[in-house]
Amino acid sequence: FALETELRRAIEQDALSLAFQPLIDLATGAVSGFEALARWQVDGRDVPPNEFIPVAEESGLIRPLGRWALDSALRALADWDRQAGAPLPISMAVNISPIQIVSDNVAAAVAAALAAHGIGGERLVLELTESAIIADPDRAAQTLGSLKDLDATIAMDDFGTGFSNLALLQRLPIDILKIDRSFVTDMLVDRDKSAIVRAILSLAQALGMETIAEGIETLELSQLVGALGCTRGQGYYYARALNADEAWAYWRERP
Ligand code: G
Ligand code: G
Ligand code: NA
Ligand code: MN
Repeated sequence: FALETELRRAIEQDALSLAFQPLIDLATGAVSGFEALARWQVDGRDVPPNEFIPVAEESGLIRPLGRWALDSALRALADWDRQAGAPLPISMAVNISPIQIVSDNVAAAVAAALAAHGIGGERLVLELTESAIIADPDRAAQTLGSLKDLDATIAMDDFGTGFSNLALLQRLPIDILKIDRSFVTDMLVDRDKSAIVRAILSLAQALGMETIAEGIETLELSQLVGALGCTRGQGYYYARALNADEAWAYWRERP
């Protein structure tokens, strides 16, 4: 419970921060957007999201944390727009927990954050995992419909690691499949993983969805997934998750 108490205080005191990892358009090499990733330092030490996100989900703190992440990510985008003197042609991706899909009015929170920062919904990507949909498909369909009404883009995160329910995939308004990095990173040396990535890419193409390959760590890999028809890439080959100033500088050097 100590972590929960500290996390509650960190959210109240705005002591969390966001890091931004660029997403690259594989056809042009341009930055197509950033994924906002929550960061938390306690006594100078980074507590990884894989530790504090589950605590937030079990304690109910994921609702205020999720609203904080949406608000902070869109604030950063609005700041960059102001520095550029015009809206940047990029999107901001924010992670949404399954808990927010089934037990929070996430569409209302999204609408409020978009309005607060004057950002159009078409520049927001919401990343959710398959577990959100498996937990309550009807509720998920309703929530995703409300988010589409706000013009937001829906991305399925870590695709391939969950149940990959193809019927639900087809029924729900999902725009992008993010191929989990556990398949991508080793695909040059592992034929099975390579086959899985190719299968996901052809599935996405057949269903008219965009694709993002996670875990691109080398030039060779970025060229391979691009040649296979993947539309965007993300990974350490391009950049790790950057602080807001670094992300802005990255964009200016590589618009
Ligand atoms: O980059 P990394 O270690 O930061 O992220 C680890 C995991 O934590 C990823 O699965 C990522 O989706 C998740 N995560 C990071 N930030 C958030 C957030 O703001 N909300 C939710 N729900 N998950 C997040
Ligand atoms: O679950 P999600 O895909 O959102 O998790 C993102 C996590 O993956 C973050 O912890 C991020 O730091 C990490 N990550 C991003 N790019 C790479 C990469 O190229 N290689 C590896 N090993 N991890 C990455
Ligand atoms: Na994510
Ligand atoms: Mn992911």
